[in-house]
Amino acid sequence: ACPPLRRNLQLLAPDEVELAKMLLNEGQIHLFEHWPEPGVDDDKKRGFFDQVRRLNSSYPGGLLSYIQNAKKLLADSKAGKNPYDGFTPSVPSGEVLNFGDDNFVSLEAAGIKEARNAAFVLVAGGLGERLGYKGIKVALPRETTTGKCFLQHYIESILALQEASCKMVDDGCQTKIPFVIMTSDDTNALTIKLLESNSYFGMEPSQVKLLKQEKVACLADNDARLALDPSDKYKIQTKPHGHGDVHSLLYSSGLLEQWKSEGRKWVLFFQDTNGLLFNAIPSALGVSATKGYNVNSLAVPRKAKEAIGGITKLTHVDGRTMVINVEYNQLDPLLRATGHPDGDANCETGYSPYPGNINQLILELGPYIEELKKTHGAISEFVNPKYTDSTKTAFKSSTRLECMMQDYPKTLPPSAKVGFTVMDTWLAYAPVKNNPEDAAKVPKGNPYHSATSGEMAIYRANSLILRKAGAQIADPVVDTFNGQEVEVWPRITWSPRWGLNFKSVKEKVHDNSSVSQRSALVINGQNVFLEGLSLDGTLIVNAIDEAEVKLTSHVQNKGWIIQHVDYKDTSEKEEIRIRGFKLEKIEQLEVNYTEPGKHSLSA
Ligand code: UGB
Repeated sequence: ACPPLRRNLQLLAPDEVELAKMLLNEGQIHLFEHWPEPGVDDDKKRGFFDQVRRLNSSYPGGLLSYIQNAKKLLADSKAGKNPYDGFTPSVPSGEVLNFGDDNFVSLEAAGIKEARNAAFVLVAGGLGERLGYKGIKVALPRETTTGKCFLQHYIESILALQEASCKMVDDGCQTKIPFVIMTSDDTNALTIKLLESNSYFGMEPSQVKLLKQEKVACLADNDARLALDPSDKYKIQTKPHGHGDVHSLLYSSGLLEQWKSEGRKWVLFFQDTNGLLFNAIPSALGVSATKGYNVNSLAVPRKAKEAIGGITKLTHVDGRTMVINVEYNQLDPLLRATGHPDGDANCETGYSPYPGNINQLILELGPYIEELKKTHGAISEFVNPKYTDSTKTAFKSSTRLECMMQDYPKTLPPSAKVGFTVMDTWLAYAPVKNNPEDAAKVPKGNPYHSATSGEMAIYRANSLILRKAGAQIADPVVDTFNGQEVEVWPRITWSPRWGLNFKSVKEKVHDNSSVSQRSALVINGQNVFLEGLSLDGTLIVNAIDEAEVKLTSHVQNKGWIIQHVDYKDTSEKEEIRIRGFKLEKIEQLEVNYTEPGKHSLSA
């Protein structure tokens, strides 16, 4: 059927011949029509089939399934078929937590106790195209006062949980909480380099496992013809398949069974750049444990049109119901189609009535394994072609099938306990996703989700936590960086071992302590107490565990000044440009307590 391919058949192994036949049967003749006579580009032709083999083995059901699924989804998309046909949305009810109240504190305690039975999974295969940053996002500083990157913060937080959790039980617990990172070809090498060049940020290397997701073939048209790479005609163009791959990768890795045999109970999934996330983990895990949720999604109040999915109760005409994330681009059409002419709109609270999914999922391991035994981790897919016009006959650029990790509950039986936990945004959610130009265009009142807002949110959260613990923290000032108006609170940061949960912060903070707006305070050390500290400038405290340090005095110095940086200023590093400011370190007091015993920093 394809003479150029027939002439080259001797180059192929028998299984490759089978793959070639399958491709021809599925309408993929264009992949070979330009093949020259044998002897010309033979290595490239062999390389082409190496890639076809990889694409075939990394997709559940192989390339044949991929092409057939694509044909069906593309036809549905062309026909304008609504994936939510027959479903009516309504606002679900879930756990709403109030930071710092008795319920919150006891849930945090329950969650920390459970943490030793958990495993953490970070999905970090995305390149962050919206952010326009060239490196991997987990290497970005979470805040620039300490300069610690997201990955370091995540690892230190898991280690702090591990330590605190083991201390809460009296059985000599030595558990090492497993930490899996899903990478992709875009992020894998840089993630390994970041870990290795920083000694895994203090985690034992054996605790960390990287699982690399493979990309999937791009689709050139409605017939699901695979797209050739414009710069190499012996290569199929590929794009990421989405964070939903994490489930099939975990399943095929064998890790889930291993964790089960170790007595683990929970798997916590999280995303690459939410610097506040670990403020929410202890209490959310506490909710899962006390409510017995098989699936618990973390949510925050959502502004209409915000680029986070809405958690929605869907009721089918046949009576089925499920509580599931409806992605941000689908919520508006779904609402309009079901009798809500305003679509995705704020209600009288000033927020969308649908809680915002922050894609932090806590799954109960036992039921998760049982489900994956059935599905092998395959997640329902979708396709999102950008058509050239309303005839929907051609695409602006190639597309591909995608899947999302939060769609996992879609295949669960109605008996599954699926819940969600809503927390304050200031406490739990501050992703870094948008580049400065796009962030500046975000409608007023909606969050920027930029490097600027992501860093300022850390200071705000820490300031508010210290306030709640009794300290007097000055009000913020409002300033504009890269066209984004933000609140600038005192630059307060601490290591996760100092402030893992609200109770441990409260125990270390006395109400006679104060921090002025222009100050920066960095706390590294478990036993550092704010007892009468009055800070107006920059103070950095480093203390070993055996040192008990009381900060009791007035500390004043010129401190660190925030300087504006324009994102177009190429003389600055990219990670600085995208946040729109840098710290000019004029004067500071740095104190190091390296001897055991009681110490105090007094006037
Ligand atoms: N990711 C991968 O690991 N592999 C991939 O192929 C793609 C992504 P984005 P998105 O909480 O803010 C999600 O691009 O997909 C990783 C939810 O769907 O940052 O637009 C990537 O590295 C949405 O409901 O987000 O939106 C990153 O860690 C809402 O919850 C993560 O997946 C939103 O996040 C998310 O990728 C949010």
